Amino acid sequence: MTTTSPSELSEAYIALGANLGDREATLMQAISELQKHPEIEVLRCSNLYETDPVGYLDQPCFVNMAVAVRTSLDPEALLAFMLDIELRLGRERTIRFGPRTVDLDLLWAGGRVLDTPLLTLPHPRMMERAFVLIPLADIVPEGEPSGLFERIHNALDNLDGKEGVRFWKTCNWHSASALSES
Ligand code: PH2
Ligand code: MG
Ligand code: MG
Repeated sequence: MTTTSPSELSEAYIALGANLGDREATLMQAISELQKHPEIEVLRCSNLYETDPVGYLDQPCFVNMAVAVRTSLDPEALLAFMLDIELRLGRERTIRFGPRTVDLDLLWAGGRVLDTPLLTLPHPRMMERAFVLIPLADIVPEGEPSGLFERIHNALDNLDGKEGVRFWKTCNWHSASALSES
């Protein structure tokens, strides 16, 4: 039985990136797939940014963004669903840090700290990457209880590579339910 009390719901942050095919369309599909899951609600979407590749340089520019979700899934189950979305949207894993139709990375899950072979939370490299932090700063509210807002803004103050992240467009994704409510 899966009944859920509000206290079991937690807010999680997911970074998305794409640098092959129709990058924007694939990112919007990934968000729709998240929203379709009965235990995931997409709360907020960042702007879209075009970003210079980091790590492995000989590849096209990425479009990066971030979303906030509310979910009753535990982080491992959320991650498994994210990997399933990557596969369904045509992700092939060849070169580490290399080109991809879509990449979904779990950054933060209700402030939980985890270190298992499958999942480390918070994401170990999130505070070092402008292509993660700049989108994330769009959607993490001031006063977020675990201090994430302050950590993001402190990290951004001292971060190199911000010039490699350029505002591209606002996000046009709206859930069907949000549209029918308005
Ligand atoms: N993802 C990587 C490696 N390099 N560079 C940019 N600009 N954006 C990404 O999402 C990205 C990257 C590995 O996941
Ligand atoms: Mg990644
Ligand atoms: Mg990934």
